[in-house]
Amino acid sequence: MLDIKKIRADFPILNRKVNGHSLIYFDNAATSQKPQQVIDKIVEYYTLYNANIHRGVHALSQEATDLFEESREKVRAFFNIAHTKQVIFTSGNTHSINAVANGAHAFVKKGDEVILSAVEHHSNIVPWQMLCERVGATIKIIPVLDNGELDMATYHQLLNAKTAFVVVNHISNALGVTNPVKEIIDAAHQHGAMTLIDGAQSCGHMKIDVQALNADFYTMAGHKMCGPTGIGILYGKEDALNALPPYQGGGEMIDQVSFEKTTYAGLPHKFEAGTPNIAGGIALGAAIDYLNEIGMDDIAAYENELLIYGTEQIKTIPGAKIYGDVTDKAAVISFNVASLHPYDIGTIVDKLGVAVRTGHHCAQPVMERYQVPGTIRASFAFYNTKEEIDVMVQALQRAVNMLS
Ligand code: C6P
Repeated sequence: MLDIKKIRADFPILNRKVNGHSLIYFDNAATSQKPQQVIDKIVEYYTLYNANIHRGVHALSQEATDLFEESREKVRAFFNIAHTKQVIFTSGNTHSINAVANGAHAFVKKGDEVILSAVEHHSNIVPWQMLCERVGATIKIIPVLDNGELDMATYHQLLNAKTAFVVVNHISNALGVTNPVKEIIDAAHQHGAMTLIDGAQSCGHMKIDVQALNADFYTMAGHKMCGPTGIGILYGKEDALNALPPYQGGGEMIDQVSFEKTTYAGLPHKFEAGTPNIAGGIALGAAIDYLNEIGMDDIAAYENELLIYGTEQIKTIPGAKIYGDVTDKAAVISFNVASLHPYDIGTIVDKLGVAVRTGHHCAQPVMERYQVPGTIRASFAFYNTKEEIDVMVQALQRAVNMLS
């Protein structure tokens, strides 16, 4: 059982008013809010030990380096990663995917096939299109069924000797549906293919054990798990990371540089060219401490309660249609009401203090699949309440009445 009142007191932004109403923040799939503990950590870094890391012998640099590396260890433990050298700090989930796709010519050759799902975010489509164009490979798509689940029968038929990489998200940001990633990974491996799982929507909402999942690469976004923006994680199996060439060159990713030849540093530094987001990395450690203190199992159970309640309540609105109305999903509800435009509804509920996302959610192929211009998306986090859902539903009903 979560002490929601106590948890909400940690998030200063939840006290603010928007358009004269108490803020109801239901855009957690876009970015989570930050507890005071994370905000304080950023201020502490710049106030007390701002220095570049891995470079200086002076005290500040060593303090900052120690804290940054402590965060790497926290990430390792949080996702049950075997070794800290498999934790690559990036600028975000998009960067993590691009870091793999840009070097994936090591795994994908001319004539090969890369399988993506129909519910991918643009950041897990475009880098693979660029790769396939570069090497002369072809993209194949796992279709999505009417209920938002992937068409697994077709997936198994798509796999063949030419399949070099399989790339899917753990949870769809546009529908909230949890994909059967373990089955997808195991089947890909049986065909000798590499796998990347986009964990942007799963990190911070469920316990993730990368070793149990057995994906070759897994990507996460710090800002979706109560950490700051500008920091992400790329996990990889050690062999996979060793085989992947770095796509950014620069300081700190090298072993020796001469004009004749450069050799690269070992993991994780090979993929961390330049000065990283030091404050972001350290604050992500504080976010992980915070989530651990509450407990990921309790967070997942409570968010599922919000999902069930929110789904029931949204269905009371005449004409409401939910996309991805299945049980195995995150607390993300994507819906429309009759033929009303999602943007119009989103604008009106914003005037009533309710923040939802409207539009294609950077997943245009999903919208095309369901033949809609976009959806309204309400996405909950563990600091939200059923009372807030009630207020949202009243606001939605008001918007529908005004527009009908
Ligand atoms: N989805 C959303 O509102 P970045 O922007 O790099 O942190 O993450 C990109 C990304 C990749 N994959 C999935 C499944 C995602 O949901 C996102 C980000 C946000 O749905 C912002 S577009």
